[in-house]
Amino acid sequence: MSPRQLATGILTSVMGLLSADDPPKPPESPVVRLCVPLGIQPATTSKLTIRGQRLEGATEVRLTAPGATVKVLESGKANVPNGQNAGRLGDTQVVVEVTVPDDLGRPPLALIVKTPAGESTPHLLLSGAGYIQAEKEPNDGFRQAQAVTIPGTIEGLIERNQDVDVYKLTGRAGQQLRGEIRAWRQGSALDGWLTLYDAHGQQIATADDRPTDSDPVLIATLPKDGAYFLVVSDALDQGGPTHPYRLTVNLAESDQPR
Ligand SMILES: [Ca+2]
Ligand SMILES: [Ca+2]
Repeated sequence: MSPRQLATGILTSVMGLLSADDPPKPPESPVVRLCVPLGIQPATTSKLTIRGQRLEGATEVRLTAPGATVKVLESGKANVPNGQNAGRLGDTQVVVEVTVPDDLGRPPLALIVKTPAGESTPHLLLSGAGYIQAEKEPNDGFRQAQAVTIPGTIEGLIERNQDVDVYKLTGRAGQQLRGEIRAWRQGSALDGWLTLYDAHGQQIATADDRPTDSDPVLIATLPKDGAYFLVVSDALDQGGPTHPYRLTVNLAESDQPR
């Protein structure tokens, strides 16, 4: 053994000792950031796209609703649209088919993703009592407005840049309308913006951010009887599969519009 070979041998041994003292890091657990749509409804079978970090290779997804079944359909890398925050929206995804019974059980309703590296912490889903109306495109203008019943909850998506979703409702003078978006709080990329117009397209009220986040709450007293349009859009005019929202609309009076 030459001195050089001896030195190399010693170095290799030392490196071996060092690595023995420095055990490899355990693989990191998956993280869930966003579920599209933001929630599920009782007695349905639906497809959910769950985004986050390290979700590829998901072996199991569990839902805390008793009796729910979850089938993993696929998992892999997720597209991160231009300029969006991969840390916040996730760069991997798992798509599942969820079947839930009539009774979702007691809230909170959460899902957990399992990979060979571990389990995610529970990610809260929206449930909400009562009938949830699905958004129906095209609803991009007053003429294509989608009629909603009040009180109502609508599960929607600002599906592309410059998309707007227009909802039509009927109210009476003096009633107080309250519209609220849940999006940012649930991990959505939507910076929600709500605007209320009367039947002639005259703007009545608008709302962008709450003090705590980007989700708007619009409160307005209706000036007259008739039709109104409540418009959901993104404050930055962006949209895509990472822009889901839930809109709830209420009229504060016991005598609801007919
Ligand atoms: Ca639309
Ligand atoms: Ca906003």
